[in-house]
Amino acid sequence: MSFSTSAFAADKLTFYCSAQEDWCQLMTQEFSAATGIKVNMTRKSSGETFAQIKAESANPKGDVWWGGTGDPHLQAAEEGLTEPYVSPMRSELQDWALRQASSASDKTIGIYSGALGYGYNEELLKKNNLPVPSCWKDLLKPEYKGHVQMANPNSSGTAYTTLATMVQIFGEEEGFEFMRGLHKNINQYTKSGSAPIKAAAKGENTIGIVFMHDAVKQAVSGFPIKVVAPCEGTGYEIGSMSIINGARNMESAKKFYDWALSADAQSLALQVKAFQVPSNTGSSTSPSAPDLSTIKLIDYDFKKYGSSSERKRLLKKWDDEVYAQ
Ligand code: S7P
Repeated sequence: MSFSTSAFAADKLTFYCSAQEDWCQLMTQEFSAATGIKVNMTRKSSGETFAQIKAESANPKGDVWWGGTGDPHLQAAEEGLTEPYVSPMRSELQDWALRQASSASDKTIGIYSGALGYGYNEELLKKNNLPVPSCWKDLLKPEYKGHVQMANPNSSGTAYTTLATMVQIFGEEEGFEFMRGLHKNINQYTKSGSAPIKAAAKGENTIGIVFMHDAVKQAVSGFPIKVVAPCEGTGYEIGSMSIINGARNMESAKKFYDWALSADAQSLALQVKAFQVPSNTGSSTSPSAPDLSTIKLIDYDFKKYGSSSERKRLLKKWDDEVYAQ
């Protein structure tokens, strides 16, 4: 009886995905093909997935959460929404991926890394006689009014990383002053983090604040997008994966987790032009990927900005002092 129950439970997986839709689909298909496990995948942004897991915590529906920025994964760990797991694949991972795990008592782990920046549509920039931006503070220039787009930090991990980065680069007071100044130039706060650069690629927006790899994806796809690593320096993400506390298909969740940490699974990223830095040291990489060693990265304080109290506080302050404007 107990054998047949666990064999049945190992046959399916409810997968919450916070990376790009095409990457989520590919991971779903390839994991199913490799294991025969039937996968039910839902794609939502990082902050939205966090909110869903929290809302479902009395009766969890998801098994594994893969992708999205690390801060909400850390918050989920702190709030007991995710489950500790030590994968046998750990010996193949970069140190930064393991540090993410140890800072959350093994309730999450790093799967990729990527730097924040922005991209612009060079044709629209020229058409509108706008100067070429190279720093964060350039984005405050009045001539960019209506030309800048970013996501809402409540739903988007990319946008929360932007907010936390400004606070860390400029200090809290000046960082919020920056966000209020930027607000004057914003044409729309999108739900998803990569939407602003997709809009720029289509010629519907000029400048999109996104992870640099998301801008590179549009550039290598043939759109007139230039990628900027801002002169003041920038923050970065450790994209993460967590098993949901109370997962109904725990065996499948662990199988997915181990597989997703393998070099083969991480190398799939290149098929969908996902140019993050993979956490498995044996994964394939692309020369098109942003080289993080040449970018001025801040010493992003993941512990502080991934803590439940700090994330809640900053998001409320952004709602009250920036969005409410
Ligand atoms: O896959 C690209 C990517 O930028 O998307 C993730 C992002 O957090 C999901 O979108 P949101 O900003 O809407 O949450 C990043 O982790 C990842 O690098």
